Amino acid sequence: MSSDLKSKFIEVYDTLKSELINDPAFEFDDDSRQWVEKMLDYNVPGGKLNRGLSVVDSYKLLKGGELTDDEFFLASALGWCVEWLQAYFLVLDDIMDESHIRRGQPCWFRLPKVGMIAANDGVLLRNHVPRILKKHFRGKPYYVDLLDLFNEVEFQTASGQMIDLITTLVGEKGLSKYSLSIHRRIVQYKTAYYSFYLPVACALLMFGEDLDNHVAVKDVLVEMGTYFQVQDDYLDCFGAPEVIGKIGTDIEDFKCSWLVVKALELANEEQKKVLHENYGKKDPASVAKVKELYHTLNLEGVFEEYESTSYKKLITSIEAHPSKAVQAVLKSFLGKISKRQK
Ligand code: DMA
Ligand code: MG
Ligand code: MG
Ligand code: MG
Repeated sequence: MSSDLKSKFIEVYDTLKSELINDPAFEFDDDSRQWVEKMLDYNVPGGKLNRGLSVVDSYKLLKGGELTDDEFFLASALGWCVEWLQAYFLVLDDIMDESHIRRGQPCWFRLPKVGMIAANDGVLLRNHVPRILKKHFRGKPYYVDLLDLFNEVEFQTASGQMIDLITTLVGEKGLSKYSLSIHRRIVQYKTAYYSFYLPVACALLMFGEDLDNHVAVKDVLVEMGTYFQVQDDYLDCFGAPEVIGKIGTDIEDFKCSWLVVKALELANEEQKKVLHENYGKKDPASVAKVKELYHTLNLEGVFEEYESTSYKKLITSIEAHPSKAVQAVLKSFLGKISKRQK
């Protein structure tokens, strides 16, 4: 993705933002306008933008040529809807996970002036999505399908977040209840649909496709999303905070992370005891003991193995797809995340 394309993509953000803050339906006073602008700038554009840019990238590959200005704007607007949805989930996720840092800055709710106003900001971010869609897509033949897609995916993500959160109650009763199949269900719902299926599905709809004819594409994207969240779980513990822009909380939060599931699989009785005694504790000494055990069990190596196996499997399923254009879309997405450090 060229930096020129990225800056053109960011220009679309500025347009969408000014439409939202100047929305006459609200008759906002200056303070409200400024709050929304600050809240958007803080939470929407500061990430990797992989999801948003993938809509543009995918549409271009489906079309097989350069986009008109209008097409670029529309594909970018859909990309930004995905980023808006993500901002909404992240603002709330950081409250629930009690995180401190996101994208190299304090989580929004950690700002003294924000606090629990962040909960309503999350709701507002979520409500911006249908407003953007209404303004720019109302007349399109695929408008209803777009609304339905965003609703469906939001439901899946919220359900995934719920399972992620209530599973820790199970874990607190007995850590050994955590398994790869539970982990899989969590990450498929909380991450894969919105991060992988949604951007490509947006491009397919805009290209005039019927999503019912693309179940195989969805399956590959859900696999890719699972791989991506295993990376996220890995980076939570082993990533460099200055590179990933956040500080992990999975151990403290008792999360059913891929790492703890693998550790339970590989640990002997004594090591299991260390896990049971220290997992899910807030104090840094306990967290350090868990990390040390992960290291002793060589989870870095186990992860590397997982990563290359998943990558090969994904390439094989992508190459089984009949359409070269669709293959290109999927390979491009995979290329953005494979062996990622952040
Ligand atoms: C994030 O899971 C899922 C959503 C829907 C935001 P997570 O808590 O592992 O994400 P992060 O590591 O970015 O806090
Ligand atoms: Mg989190
Ligand atoms: Mg979370
Ligand atoms: Mg995480």
